[in-house]
Amino acid sequence: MLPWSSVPVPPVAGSAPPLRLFDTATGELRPTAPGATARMYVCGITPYDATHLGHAATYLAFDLVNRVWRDCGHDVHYVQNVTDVDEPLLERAIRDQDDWVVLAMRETALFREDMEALRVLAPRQFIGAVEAIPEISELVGKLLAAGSAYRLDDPEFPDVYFDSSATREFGYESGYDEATMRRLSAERGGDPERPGKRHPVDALLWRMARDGEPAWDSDLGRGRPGWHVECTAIALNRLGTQIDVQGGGSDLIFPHHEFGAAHAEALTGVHPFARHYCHAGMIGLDGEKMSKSRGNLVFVSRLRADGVDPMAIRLGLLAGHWRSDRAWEPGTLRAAQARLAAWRDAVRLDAGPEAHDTVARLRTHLADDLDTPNALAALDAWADEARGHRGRDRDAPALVRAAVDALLGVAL
Ligand code: 5CA
Ligand code: ZN
Repeated sequence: MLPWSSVPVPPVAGSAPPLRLFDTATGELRPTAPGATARMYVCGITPYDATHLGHAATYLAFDLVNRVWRDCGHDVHYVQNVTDVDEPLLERAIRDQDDWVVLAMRETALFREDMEALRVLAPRQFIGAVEAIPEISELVGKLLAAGSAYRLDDPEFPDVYFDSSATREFGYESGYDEATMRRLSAERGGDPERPGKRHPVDALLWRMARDGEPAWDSDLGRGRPGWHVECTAIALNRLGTQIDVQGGGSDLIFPHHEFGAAHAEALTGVHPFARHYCHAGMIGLDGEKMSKSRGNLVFVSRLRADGVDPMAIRLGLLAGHWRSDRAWEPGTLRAAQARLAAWRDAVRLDAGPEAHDTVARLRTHLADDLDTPNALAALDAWADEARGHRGRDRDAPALVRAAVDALLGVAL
């Protein structure tokens, strides 16, 4: 698929400290240590509805990772998928008597527009599950050949499952106990109750064709891929056997990223698949996680249509820490709009307080597990002083504008 487009990011004067991020697998805040090329895979949308502020917050968090790494001089190889065939999409299409392909195309196009408006840097590769079906089925074939997967003994639907005991380390990514895994597997697309599986949490790799469902021919028999292996194949085939960051929201910790890691490791023998597993907090509304199934959504496209400046949306979502579950409230947007106006006023002045120190603080806070609340506070302080006409540095406004643009992605 074509990714969206994004403008190049010019370098900003000064030097940047290395990025430290919290890793779910080890439970530690650790430095990222990419080579010349940093490799990041972020799970993309399932395009059956418009992009809401929860999705946007997650993509903004990883956009900052991208921006901070670039600021450190790395080339960033960023890959994102689109789950353009899966249960929720097919169910929505049936409910609305829509063609699932057209529904997915329409929502993916809207997502692209939203990401562009929010100034999220485009991934280098943006890959739909449908276009990746040959490589996914090939990977499932290899897992079967290696004994890491098995066919269910079901004469009607001999689907293929991953054997969760295929790697010794299974469970290391989430750290969850078996009861939690079982519960989350049932809640998030798994089928722990299905008879004949070696272990209840074992994840579907290949679903044999059912009447009325889309299916593709492959050596495994006509069918379609499971969800987790889609991301494994897309990531492995483009980024290689070990990546720097596997990203997504915290609802992907289990089963999605646990199985993604286990599939890759069973195949390659390289552990861990990702050096950092990074999970963004959930955005909520009225005390509940914002989710398509609950219907309590604020869409990015709705706010844009209402004339809200996407830069205010961006600042509103960055005002909280990326890993904390947090609410989007009317006050969140109002505060962001006021902040945006104040920063814009300040960078339009002819002069301001010397800003190298402010930019250094911005970099230090971002390098510290993307501490945007403190990064934004450092800029507030500079903008307040500038607006109080307490500075004579004629280069400062342009420097702040360039740093806010490159590092926070906010165009002033
Ligand atoms: N297609 C899969 C990933 S391969 C998927 O989870 N799609 S999604 O459309 O449901 O979610 C897209 C991304 O947004 C995921 O990283 C998910 O964790 C994140 N996300 C979903 N809801 C929220 C929320 N309320 N707050 C923050 N992030 C969210
Ligand atoms: Zn994924």
